[in-house]
Amino acid sequence: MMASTTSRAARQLRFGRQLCPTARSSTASSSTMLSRTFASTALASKDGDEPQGHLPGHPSSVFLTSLNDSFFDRVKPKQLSGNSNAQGGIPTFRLMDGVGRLLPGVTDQMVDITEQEAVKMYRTMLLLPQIDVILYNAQRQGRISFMMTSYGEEGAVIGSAAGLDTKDEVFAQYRESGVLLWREFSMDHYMSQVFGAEDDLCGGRQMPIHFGSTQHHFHTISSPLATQIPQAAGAGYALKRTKGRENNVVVCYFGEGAASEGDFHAGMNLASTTKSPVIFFVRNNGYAISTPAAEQFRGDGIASRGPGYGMLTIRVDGNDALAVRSAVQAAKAKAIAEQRPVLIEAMTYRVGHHSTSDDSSAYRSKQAVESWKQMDNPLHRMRNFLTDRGWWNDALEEQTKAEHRKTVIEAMGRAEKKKRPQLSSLFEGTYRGELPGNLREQRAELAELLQKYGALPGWSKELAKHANAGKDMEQYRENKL
Ligand SMILES: Cc1ncc(C[n+]2csc(CCOP(=O)(O)OP(=O)(O)O)c2C)c(N)n1
Repeated sequence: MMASTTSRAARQLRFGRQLCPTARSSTASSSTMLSRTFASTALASKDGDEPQGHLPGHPSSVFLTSLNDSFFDRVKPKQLSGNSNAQGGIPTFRLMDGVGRLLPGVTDQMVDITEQEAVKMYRTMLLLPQIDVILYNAQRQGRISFMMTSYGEEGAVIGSAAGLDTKDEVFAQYRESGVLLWREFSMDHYMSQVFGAEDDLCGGRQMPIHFGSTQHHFHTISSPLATQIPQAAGAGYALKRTKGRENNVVVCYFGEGAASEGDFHAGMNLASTTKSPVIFFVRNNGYAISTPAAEQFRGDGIASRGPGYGMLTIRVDGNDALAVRSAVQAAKAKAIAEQRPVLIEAMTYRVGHHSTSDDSSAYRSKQAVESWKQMDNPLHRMRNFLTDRGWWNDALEEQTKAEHRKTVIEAMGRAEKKKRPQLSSLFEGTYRGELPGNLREQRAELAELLQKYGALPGWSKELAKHANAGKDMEQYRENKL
Protein backbone atom coordinates (compact mmCIF):
# COMPACT_ATOMS: atom_id res chain seq x y z
CA MET A 1 0.00 0.00 0.00
CA MET A 2 2.79 2.35 1.02
CA ALA A 3 4.80 1.45 -2.07
CA SER A 4 1.91 2.19 -4.46
CA THR A 5 1.22 5.53 -2.75
CA THR A 6 4.89 6.35 -3.07
CA SER A 7 5.19 5.54 -6.74
CA ARG A 8 1.94 7.42 -7.46
CA ALA A 9 3.38 10.43 -5.65
CA ALA A 10 6.60 10.07 -7.59
CA ARG A 11 4.66 10.03 -10.86
CA GLN A 12 2.73 13.10 -9.78
CA LEU A 13 5.98 14.84 -9.03
CA ARG A 14 7.42 13.94 -12.36
CA PHE A 15 4.41 14.92 -14.42
CA GLY A 16 2.35 17.32 -12.39
CA ARG A 17 4.65 18.51 -9.61
CA GLN A 18 1.65 18.24 -7.28
CA LEU A 19 3.55 18.14 -4.05
CA CYS A 20 5.91 20.99 -4.66
CA PRO A 21 3.63 23.86 -3.72
CA THR A 22 2.89 22.18 -0.40
CA ALA A 23 6.53 21.67 0.32
CA ARG A 24 7.33 25.21 -0.59
CA SER A 25 4.54 26.84 1.36
CA SER A 26 5.30 24.88 4.48
CA THR A 27 8.91 25.96 4.40
CA ALA A 28 8.36 29.55 3.39
CA SER A 29 6.78 30.57 6.63
CA SER A 30 9.13 28.76 8.98
CA SER A 31 12.65 28.87 7.68
CA THR A 32 14.70 30.18 4.78
CA MET A 33 16.27 26.83 4.04
CA LEU A 34 15.06 23.27 4.19
CA SER A 35 16.71 20.17 2.94
CA ARG A 36 14.43 18.23 0.69
CA THR A 37 16.21 14.99 1.41
CA PHE A 38 13.15 13.96 3.41
CA ALA A 39 10.91 14.30 0.38
CA SER A 40 13.27 12.34 -1.82
CA THR A 41 13.71 9.60 0.73
CA ALA A 42 9.97 9.29 1.21
CA LEU A 43 9.54 9.00 -2.51
CA ALA A 44 12.16 6.35 -3.16
CA SER A 45 10.39 3.41 -4.73
CA LYS A 46 10.37 -0.04 -3.16
CA ASP A 47 12.45 -1.71 -5.86
CA GLY A 48 15.39 0.63 -5.29
CA ASP A 49 14.89 3.10 -8.15
CA GLU A 50 16.63 6.43 -7.88
CA PRO A 51 14.71 8.64 -5.45
CA GLN A 52 12.50 11.13 -7.26
CA GLY A 53 12.77 14.75 -6.25
CA HIS A 54 10.71 17.54 -7.71
CA LEU A 55 13.64 18.49 -9.91
CA PRO A 56 15.99 16.30 -11.89
CA GLY A 57 19.56 15.94 -10.80
CA HIS A 58 20.39 16.60 -7.21
CA PRO A 59 17.90 15.10 -4.75
CA SER A 60 19.49 16.71 -1.68
CA SER A 61 19.40 20.26 -3.03
CA VAL A 62 18.22 22.66 -0.36
CA PHE A 63 15.22 24.97 -0.66
CA LEU A 64 15.92 28.69 -0.32
CA THR A 65 13.27 31.30 0.21
CA SER A 66 15.52 34.31 -0.28
CA LEU A 67 15.24 35.26 -3.93
CA ASN A 68 18.53 37.18 -3.83
CA ASP A 69 20.46 34.26 -2.30
CA SER A 70 19.05 31.92 -4.92
CA PHE A 71 20.98 33.48 -7.81
CA PHE A 72 24.54 32.28 -8.26
CA ASP A 73 27.36 32.80 -10.73
CA ARG A 74 30.17 30.59 -9.43
CA VAL A 75 30.80 27.11 -8.16
CA LYS A 76 32.33 26.69 -4.74
CA PRO A 77 34.84 23.87 -4.67
CA LYS A 78 34.36 21.49 -1.78
CA GLN A 79 37.92 22.16 -0.58
CA LEU A 80 36.87 25.73 0.19
CA SER A 81 33.52 25.18 1.85
CA GLY A 82 33.84 25.86 5.54
CA ASN A 83 36.91 28.02 4.93
CA SER A 84 35.51 31.51 5.25
CA ASN A 85 38.88 33.13 4.45
CA ALA A 86 39.17 31.37 1.13
CA GLN A 87 39.16 33.77 -1.79
CA GLY A 88 40.23 33.81 -5.39
CA GLY A 89 37.99 31.20 -6.94
CA ILE A 90 38.87 27.65 -7.85
CA PRO A 91 42.16 26.57 -6.20
CA THR A 92 45.23 25.51 -8.18
CA PHE A 93 47.20 22.32 -7.53
CA ARG A 94 50.98 22.74 -7.45
CA LEU A 95 53.91 20.83 -5.93
CA MET A 96 56.81 23.24 -6.52
CA ASP A 97 57.13 26.90 -5.67
CA GLY A 98 58.03 29.49 -8.28
CA VAL A 99 61.72 28.53 -8.25
CA GLY A 100 61.38 24.76 -8.13
CA ARG A 101 61.54 23.94 -4.42
CA LEU A 102 58.94 21.52 -3.12
CA LEU A 103 56.22 23.38 -1.23
CA PRO A 104 55.92 22.90 2.55
CA GLY A 105 54.29 19.54 3.20
CA VAL A 106 55.21 18.13 -0.21
CA THR A 107 57.64 15.21 -0.01
CA ASP A 108 59.72 13.41 -2.63
CA GLN A 109 57.46 10.44 -1.98
CA MET A 110 54.43 12.47 -3.05
CA VAL A 111 56.19 13.59 -6.23
CA ASP A 112 57.13 9.98 -6.85
CA ILE A 113 59.52 10.31 -9.75
CA THR A 114 62.81 8.59 -10.61
CA GLU A 115 65.94 10.46 -11.60
CA GLN A 116 65.74 8.88 -15.04
CA GLU A 117 62.20 10.09 -15.70
CA ALA A 118 62.74 13.57 -14.25
CA VAL A 119 65.85 14.04 -16.39
CA LYS A 120 64.03 12.77 -19.47
CA MET A 121 61.28 15.30 -18.79
CA TYR A 122 63.71 18.18 -18.53
CA ARG A 123 65.72 17.11 -21.56
CA THR A 124 62.52 17.01 -23.64
CA MET A 125 61.41 20.36 -22.22
CA LEU A 126 64.78 21.80 -23.33
CA LEU A 127 64.31 20.44 -26.85
CA LEU A 128 61.16 22.49 -27.45
CA PRO A 129 62.71 25.98 -27.37
CA GLN A 130 65.59 24.74 -29.55
CA ILE A 131 63.14 23.59 -32.22
CA ASP A 132 61.10 26.75 -31.77
CA VAL A 133 63.93 29.19 -32.32
CA ILE A 134 65.36 27.33 -35.32
CA LEU A 135 62.05 26.81 -37.12
CA TYR A 136 60.78 30.29 -36.29
CA ASN A 137 63.86 31.72 -38.01
CA ALA A 138 63.49 29.26 -40.89
CA GLN A 139 60.00 30.63 -41.49
CA ARG A 140 61.31 34.19 -41.41
CA GLN A 141 63.87 33.18 -44.04
CA GLY A 142 61.07 31.82 -46.26
CA ARG A 143 62.17 28.20 -45.93
CA ILE A 144 58.89 27.00 -44.39
CA SER A 145 55.44 28.54 -44.64
CA PHE A 146 54.32 28.69 -41.01
CA MET A 147 55.34 27.92 -37.42
CA MET A 148 53.81 27.91 -33.96
CA THR A 149 55.96 27.73 -30.84
CA SER A 150 55.49 26.25 -27.35
CA TYR A 151 57.47 28.93 -25.46
CA GLY A 152 56.30 29.14 -21.84
CA GLU A 153 54.15 26.00 -22.07
CA GLU A 154 56.91 23.40 -21.89
CA GLY A 155 55.84 22.31 -18.39
CA ALA A 156 52.19 21.81 -19.33
CA VAL A 157 53.00 19.88 -22.49
CA ILE A 158 55.81 17.63 -21.23
CA GLY A 159 54.34 17.23 -17.74
CA SER A 160 51.11 15.94 -19.26
CA ALA A 161 52.93 13.66 -21.71
CA ALA A 162 54.84 12.14 -18.80
CA GLY A 163 51.61 11.44 -16.91
CA LEU A 164 50.28 9.28 -19.75
CA ASP A 165 51.07 5.92 -21.23
CA THR A 166 52.53 6.07 -24.75
CA LYS A 167 49.49 4.13 -26.03
CA ASP A 168 46.94 6.63 -24.69
CA GLU A 169 45.21 8.26 -27.64
CA VAL A 170 46.12 11.91 -28.19
CA PHE A 171 43.90 14.50 -29.85
CA ALA A 172 45.98 17.66 -29.86
CA GLN A 173 45.35 21.27 -30.88
CA TYR A 174 48.72 22.39 -32.34
CA ARG A 175 50.99 23.54 -29.53
CA GLU A 176 51.60 20.05 -28.15
CA SER A 177 54.22 18.57 -30.46
CA GLY A 178 56.24 17.93 -27.26
CA VAL A 179 53.91 14.99 -26.56
CA LEU A 180 55.15 13.35 -29.76
CA LEU A 181 58.76 14.10 -28.86
CA TRP A 182 58.22 12.53 -25.44
CA ARG A 183 57.02 9.42 -27.31
CA GLU A 184 60.30 9.34 -29.28
CA PHE A 185 58.89 10.69 -32.57
CA SER A 186 62.02 11.12 -34.65
CA MET A 187 63.39 14.53 -35.53
CA ASP A 188 63.49 13.42 -39.18
CA HIS A 189 59.75 12.76 -39.14
CA TYR A 190 59.23 16.09 -37.36
CA MET A 191 61.14 18.02 -40.01
CA SER A 192 59.64 16.08 -42.93
CA GLN A 193 56.21 17.17 -41.73
CA VAL A 194 57.23 20.80 -41.37
CA PHE A 195 58.91 20.87 -44.79
CA GLY A 196 56.14 18.83 -46.48
CA ALA A 197 58.70 16.27 -47.65
CA GLU A 198 58.00 13.11 -49.61
CA ASP A 199 58.31 10.88 -46.55
CA ASP A 200 56.04 13.00 -44.33
CA LEU A 201 53.58 10.72 -42.55
CA CYS A 202 50.74 13.04 -43.65
CA GLY A 203 51.84 13.00 -47.28
CA GLY A 204 52.92 16.65 -47.24
CA ARG A 205 49.30 17.78 -47.27
CA GLN A 206 49.18 19.54 -43.91
CA MET A 207 50.33 22.94 -42.73
CA PRO A 208 53.57 22.79 -40.74
CA ILE A 209 53.26 21.47 -37.17
CA HIS A 210 49.93 19.75 -37.94
CA PHE A 211 51.37 16.37 -37.03
CA GLY A 212 49.81 12.93 -36.98
CA SER A 213 51.31 9.51 -36.29
CA THR A 214 49.35 6.30 -35.98
CA GLN A 215 52.34 4.55 -34.43
CA HIS A 216 52.48 7.17 -31.68
CA HIS A 217 48.70 7.17 -31.08
CA PHE A 218 48.69 10.83 -32.09
CA HIS A 219 45.64 11.71 -34.18
CA THR A 220 46.24 14.19 -36.97
CA ILE A 221 45.81 17.83 -35.98
CA SER A 222 43.17 19.91 -37.77
CA SER A 223 43.37 23.68 -38.16
CA PRO A 224 39.68 24.40 -37.44
CA LEU A 225 39.59 24.93 -33.70
CA ALA A 226 37.96 22.47 -31.31
CA THR A 227 37.05 19.84 -33.91
CA GLN A 228 39.23 17.44 -31.92
CA ILE A 229 37.00 17.74 -28.85
CA PRO A 230 33.91 15.81 -30.05
CA GLN A 231 36.26 13.48 -31.95
CA ALA A 232 38.06 12.73 -28.68
CA ALA A 233 34.75 12.08 -26.94
CA GLY A 234 33.83 9.60 -29.68
CA ALA A 235 37.25 7.95 -29.48
CA GLY A 236 36.86 7.70 -25.70
CA TYR A 237 33.57 5.87 -26.17
CA ALA A 238 35.20 3.56 -28.72
CA LEU A 239 38.07 2.89 -26.32
CA LYS A 240 35.62 2.04 -23.57
CA ARG A 241 34.06 -0.58 -25.84
CA THR A 242 37.33 -2.09 -27.09
CA LYS A 243 38.64 -5.21 -25.41
CA GLY A 244 42.27 -4.92 -24.42
CA ARG A 245 42.20 -1.11 -24.12
CA GLU A 246 40.86 -1.04 -20.55
CA ASN A 247 44.02 0.65 -19.29
CA ASN A 248 44.07 3.43 -21.84
CA VAL A 249 42.44 6.84 -21.99
CA VAL A 250 41.97 9.49 -24.62
CA VAL A 251 43.60 12.83 -23.90
CA CYS A 252 42.27 15.88 -25.68
CA TYR A 253 44.30 19.09 -25.69
CA PHE A 254 42.93 22.53 -26.50
CA GLY A 255 43.40 26.16 -25.59
CA GLU A 256 41.03 28.22 -23.50
CA GLY A 257 40.13 30.07 -26.72
CA ALA A 258 39.01 26.86 -28.39
CA ALA A 259 36.75 26.25 -25.39
CA SER A 260 34.51 29.04 -26.73
CA GLU A 261 33.57 26.89 -29.71
CA GLY A 262 30.31 24.95 -29.82
CA ASP A 263 32.31 21.78 -30.34
CA PHE A 264 33.72 22.15 -26.82
CA HIS A 265 30.25 21.91 -25.29
CA ALA A 266 29.15 19.10 -27.58
CA GLY A 267 32.29 17.09 -26.83
CA MET A 268 32.19 17.61 -23.08
CA ASN A 269 28.56 16.58 -22.86
CA LEU A 270 29.03 13.58 -25.10
CA ALA A 271 31.97 12.26 -23.07
CA SER A 272 30.12 12.88 -19.83
CA THR A 273 26.87 11.19 -20.82
CA THR A 274 28.60 8.21 -22.40
CA LYS A 275 30.85 7.93 -19.32
CA SER A 276 33.95 7.72 -21.42
CA PRO A 277 37.55 7.72 -20.19
CA VAL A 278 38.68 11.03 -21.69
CA ILE A 279 41.00 13.59 -20.16
CA PHE A 280 40.19 17.06 -21.45
CA PHE A 281 43.39 19.04 -20.99
CA VAL A 282 42.92 22.75 -21.49
CA ARG A 283 46.01 24.93 -21.70
CA ASN A 284 44.84 28.26 -20.35
CA ASN A 285 47.72 30.39 -21.63
CA GLY A 286 45.94 33.73 -21.30
CA TYR A 287 45.36 34.50 -24.97
CA ALA A 288 43.43 33.34 -28.01
CA ILE A 289 45.63 35.11 -30.56
CA SER A 290 45.05 38.75 -29.57
CA THR A 291 42.06 38.22 -27.28
CA PRO A 292 43.03 38.06 -23.61
CA ALA A 293 41.27 35.48 -21.43
CA ALA A 294 39.51 38.31 -19.54
CA GLU A 295 37.64 39.16 -22.76
CA GLN A 296 36.91 35.57 -23.73
CA PHE A 297 34.64 34.53 -20.86
CA ARG A 298 33.25 35.81 -17.57
CA GLY A 299 33.36 32.57 -15.55
CA ASP A 300 36.28 31.34 -13.45
CA GLY A 301 38.40 30.00 -16.29
CA ILE A 302 37.45 26.78 -18.00
CA ALA A 303 37.55 24.64 -14.82
CA SER A 304 34.30 26.22 -13.66
CA ARG A 305 32.54 24.58 -16.61
CA GLY A 306 33.45 21.03 -15.59
CA PRO A 307 30.76 20.68 -12.89
CA GLY A 308 28.19 21.90 -15.42
CA TYR A 309 28.80 18.64 -17.26
CA GLY A 310 29.02 16.61 -14.06
CA MET A 311 32.71 16.24 -14.76
CA LEU A 312 35.48 15.67 -12.27
CA THR A 313 37.71 18.73 -12.59
CA ILE A 314 41.11 19.92 -11.42
CA ARG A 315 42.99 23.18 -11.98
CA VAL A 316 46.75 22.77 -11.99
CA ASP A 317 49.75 25.09 -12.18
CA GLY A 318 50.67 24.45 -15.80
CA ASN A 319 54.20 25.76 -15.29
CA ASP A 320 54.89 23.13 -12.63
CA ALA A 321 55.71 20.12 -14.80
CA LEU A 322 55.67 17.76 -11.82
CA ALA A 323 52.25 18.92 -10.64
CA VAL A 324 50.90 18.54 -14.18
CA ARG A 325 52.33 15.02 -14.38
CA SER A 326 50.72 14.07 -11.05
CA ALA A 327 47.38 15.64 -12.01
CA VAL A 328 47.31 13.72 -15.29
CA GLN A 329 48.29 10.45 -13.60
CA ALA A 330 45.52 10.89 -11.04
CA ALA A 331 43.01 11.96 -13.69
CA LYS A 332 43.84 8.90 -15.74
CA ALA A 333 43.42 6.58 -12.76
CA LYS A 334 40.03 8.13 -11.95
CA ALA A 335 38.87 8.15 -15.59
CA ILE A 336 39.54 4.42 -15.82
CA ALA A 337 38.36 3.37 -12.36
CA GLU A 338 35.19 5.47 -12.42
CA GLN A 339 34.63 5.30 -16.21
CA ARG A 340 34.10 9.03 -16.62
CA PRO A 341 35.86 11.97 -18.22
CA VAL A 342 38.04 14.42 -16.29
CA LEU A 343 38.71 18.09 -17.06
CA ILE A 344 42.17 19.51 -16.29
CA GLU A 345 42.78 23.24 -16.60
CA ALA A 346 46.51 23.96 -16.74
CA MET A 347 47.23 27.62 -15.94
CA THR A 348 50.16 28.85 -18.01
CA TYR A 349 51.25 31.74 -20.21
CA ARG A 350 51.95 31.92 -23.93
CA VAL A 351 55.34 33.62 -23.97
CA GLY A 352 55.77 33.53 -27.77
CA HIS A 353 53.69 35.13 -30.48
CA HIS A 354 50.57 33.18 -31.40
CA SER A 355 52.22 32.03 -34.65
CA THR A 356 54.51 33.39 -37.33
CA SER A 357 51.45 35.30 -38.61
CA ASP A 358 51.23 37.29 -35.37
CA ASP A 359 53.08 40.12 -33.65
CA SER A 360 51.95 40.07 -30.03
CA SER A 361 53.45 43.49 -29.26
CA ALA A 362 50.31 44.87 -30.93
CA TYR A 363 48.15 43.72 -28.01
CA ARG A 364 50.44 43.19 -24.98
CA SER A 365 53.52 44.92 -23.68
CA LYS A 366 56.97 43.43 -24.18
CA GLN A 367 57.57 44.19 -20.50
CA ALA A 368 54.66 41.95 -19.45
CA VAL A 369 56.05 39.11 -21.54
CA GLU A 370 59.53 39.59 -20.06
CA SER A 371 58.16 39.44 -16.52
CA TRP A 372 56.25 36.23 -17.33
CA LYS A 373 59.48 34.68 -18.61
CA GLN A 374 60.91 35.19 -15.14
CA MET A 375 57.86 34.35 -13.04
CA ASP A 376 57.16 30.65 -12.49
CA ASN A 377 59.30 29.76 -15.51
CA PRO A 378 58.66 26.03 -16.12
CA LEU A 379 62.20 25.32 -17.35
CA HIS A 380 63.93 27.08 -14.43
CA ARG A 381 61.72 25.32 -11.90
CA MET A 382 62.38 21.88 -13.33
CA ARG A 383 66.11 22.58 -13.64
CA ASN A 384 66.32 23.70 -9.98
CA PHE A 385 64.37 20.63 -8.86
CA LEU A 386 66.93 18.42 -10.62
CA THR A 387 69.97 20.42 -9.51
CA ASP A 388 68.87 20.33 -5.85
CA ARG A 389 68.97 16.53 -6.03
CA GLY A 390 72.33 16.36 -7.78
CA TRP A 391 70.64 15.08 -10.96
CA TRP A 392 71.69 18.01 -13.19
CA ASN A 393 74.48 20.58 -13.51
CA ASP A 394 75.71 23.40 -15.75
CA ALA A 395 77.88 21.11 -17.86
CA LEU A 396 74.93 18.81 -18.61
CA GLU A 397 72.81 21.83 -19.45
CA GLU A 398 75.29 23.15 -22.02
CA GLN A 399 75.95 19.70 -23.46
CA THR A 400 72.24 18.91 -23.85
CA LYS A 401 71.45 22.23 -25.51
CA ALA A 402 74.34 21.77 -27.95
CA GLU A 403 73.22 18.20 -28.78
CA HIS A 404 69.62 19.29 -29.29
CA ARG A 405 70.69 22.15 -31.55
CA LYS A 406 72.81 19.82 -33.67
CA THR A 407 70.01 17.22 -33.92
CA VAL A 408 67.47 19.84 -35.00
CA ILE A 409 69.71 21.61 -37.53
CA GLU A 410 70.91 18.38 -39.10
CA ALA A 411 67.39 16.94 -39.44
CA MET A 412 66.20 20.25 -40.88
CA GLY A 413 69.00 20.15 -43.45
CA ARG A 414 68.04 16.61 -44.49
CA ALA A 415 64.32 17.45 -44.76
CA GLU A 416 64.98 20.55 -46.81
CA LYS A 417 66.89 18.51 -49.40
CA LYS A 418 64.13 15.91 -49.75
CA LYS A 419 61.72 16.04 -52.66
CA ARG A 420 58.10 16.94 -52.03
CA PRO A 421 55.50 14.24 -52.80
CA GLN A 422 54.57 13.78 -56.45
CA LEU A 423 51.81 16.17 -57.41
CA SER A 424 49.20 13.57 -58.27
CA SER A 425 49.24 12.33 -54.66
CA LEU A 426 47.42 15.55 -53.78
CA PHE A 427 44.19 13.90 -54.90
CA GLU A 428 44.72 10.60 -53.15
CA GLY A 429 44.12 9.32 -49.65
CA THR A 430 40.79 10.92 -48.77
CA TYR A 431 38.64 8.30 -50.51
CA ARG A 432 39.28 4.61 -50.71
CA GLY A 433 38.57 3.02 -54.08
CA GLU A 434 37.59 5.09 -57.09
CA LEU A 435 38.25 8.83 -57.06
CA PRO A 436 34.97 10.83 -57.16
CA GLY A 437 34.17 12.68 -60.40
CA ASN A 438 34.74 16.18 -59.00
CA LEU A 439 38.29 15.30 -57.93
CA ARG A 440 38.99 13.65 -61.30
CA GLU A 441 37.90 16.91 -62.94
CA GLN A 442 40.16 18.98 -60.68
CA ARG A 443 43.07 16.65 -61.36
CA ALA A 444 42.55 17.00 -65.12
CA GLU A 445 42.35 20.77 -64.78
CA LEU A 446 45.66 20.85 -62.91
CA ALA A 447 47.22 18.61 -65.56
CA GLU A 448 46.09 21.00 -68.29
CA LEU A 449 47.38 24.03 -66.39
CA LEU A 450 50.74 22.34 -66.02
CA GLN A 451 50.82 21.64 -69.76
CA LYS A 452 50.08 25.30 -70.46
CA TYR A 453 52.27 27.03 -67.87
CA GLY A 454 54.64 24.36 -66.50
CA ALA A 455 57.64 25.62 -68.45
CA LEU A 456 57.39 29.19 -67.09
CA PRO A 457 60.25 29.99 -64.67
CA GLY A 458 58.14 30.29 -61.47
CA TRP A 459 56.21 27.10 -62.23
CA SER A 460 59.16 25.00 -63.31
CA LYS A 461 61.14 26.02 -60.23
CA GLU A 462 58.31 24.82 -57.98
CA LEU A 463 57.68 21.67 -60.02
CA ALA A 464 61.35 20.69 -59.69
CA LYS A 465 60.85 20.44 -55.92
CA HIS A 466 58.36 17.56 -56.36
CA ALA A 467 59.13 13.94 -57.02
CA ASN A 468 58.75 13.38 -60.82
CA ALA A 469 58.72 17.16 -61.30
CA GLY A 470 55.00 17.06 -62.13
CA LYS A 471 55.38 14.50 -64.95
CA ASP A 472 53.07 12.07 -63.13
CA MET A 473 50.25 14.53 -63.92
CA GLU A 474 50.55 14.18 -67.72
CA GLN A 475 48.43 11.01 -67.76
CA TYR A 476 45.46 12.91 -66.33
CA ARG A 477 45.06 15.53 -69.06
CA GLU A 478 41.55 15.82 -70.56
CA ASN A 479 40.10 13.93 -67.61
CA LYS A 480 41.22 10.74 -69.34
CA LEU A 481 40.98 8.55 -66.23
C1 LIG B 1 36.94 27.46 -35.98
C2 LIG B 1 38.14 28.36 -35.98
N1 LIG B 1 37.99 29.66 -35.66
C3 LIG B 1 39.05 30.48 -35.66
C4 LIG B 1 40.29 30.01 -35.98
C5 LIG B 1 41.50 30.94 -35.97
N2 LIG B 1 42.33 30.68 -34.80
C6 LIG B 1 43.40 29.86 -34.89
S1 LIG B 1 44.16 29.69 -33.42
C7 LIG B 1 43.07 30.72 -32.65
C8 LIG B 1 43.21 31.02 -31.17
C9 LIG B 1 43.10 29.81 -30.32
O1 LIG B 1 43.42 30.14 -29.00
P1 LIG B 1 43.54 29.05 -27.88
O2 LIG B 1 42.56 27.97 -28.12
O3 LIG B 1 43.50 29.72 -26.57
O4 LIG B 1 44.96 28.38 -28.13
P2 LIG B 1 46.41 29.04 -28.10
O5 LIG B 1 46.70 29.46 -29.52
O6 LIG B 1 46.39 30.17 -27.16
O7 LIG B 1 47.33 27.96 -27.69
C10 LIG B 1 42.13 31.20 -33.55
C11 LIG B 1 41.05 32.12 -33.19
C12 LIG B 1 40.41 28.63 -36.30
N3 LIG B 1 41.58 28.07 -36.60
N4 LIG B 1 39.33 27.84 -36.28
